[in-house]
Amino acid sequence: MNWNKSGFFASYGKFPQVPPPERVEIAFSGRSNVGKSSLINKLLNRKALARVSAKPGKTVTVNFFAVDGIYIVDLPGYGYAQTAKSERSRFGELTERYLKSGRIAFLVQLIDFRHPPTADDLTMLNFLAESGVNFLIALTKADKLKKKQREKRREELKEELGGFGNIEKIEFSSETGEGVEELRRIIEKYNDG
Ligand SMILES: Nc1nc2c(ncn2[C@@H]2O[C@H](COP(=O)(O)OP(=O)(O)OP(=O)(O)O)[C@@H](O)[C@H]2O)c(=O)[nH]1
Ligand SMILES: [Mg+2]
Repeated sequence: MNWNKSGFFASYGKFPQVPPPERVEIAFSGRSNVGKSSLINKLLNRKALARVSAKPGKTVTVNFFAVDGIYIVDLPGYGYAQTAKSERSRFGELTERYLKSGRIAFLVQLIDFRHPPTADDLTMLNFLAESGVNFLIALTKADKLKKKQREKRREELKEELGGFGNIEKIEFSSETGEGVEELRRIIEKYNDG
């Protein structure tokens, strides 16, 4: 699969705007500021295709990026309290309807490697486990942890995610590129176009 030719395809602010599926869709979800847009840029080898911000709540629409035969789908982050209530309910509904649409071939759930999963992360994981969507967890910002801290977090995660059985995990860093090749190999398996 050729990862080196990608482009913005479209943004949708409401679910009914999303056109019928056309290509395989790989979605990326996680709380605000966890690093979804940064991960997508790394994956697509682009500096600023998906917009990144130090301030949470940057991505507020469902954004489709085309690469080879697939769409990479950046979702709005959840769990950012400063977002206006009306906005939260708009993109809550958007994300929920998109997630339940049955059109996602594979989903990457991002969780900050440094911290325990939030209540919203666990809600999301429960939803994924029940819905039957294929997914894995990308543990983000791995560059911010030292070797010993990583080992500690790996052990703690076994407990924190104990109820979910054996979920595949990739340690990832948008800073160093750690995990990017591994993630590409997995996504490539879904590219049937
Ligand atoms: N050190 C480090 N910083 C990262 C990494 N990934 C993202 N960041 C930083 O974290 C902040 C948030 O990154 P985004 O990619 O915008 O996060 P997001 O999940 O798309 O956030 P929303 O669009 O608000 O949902 C930015 O300041 C990034 O530079 C990483 O792997 N390592
Ligand atoms: Mg974003």
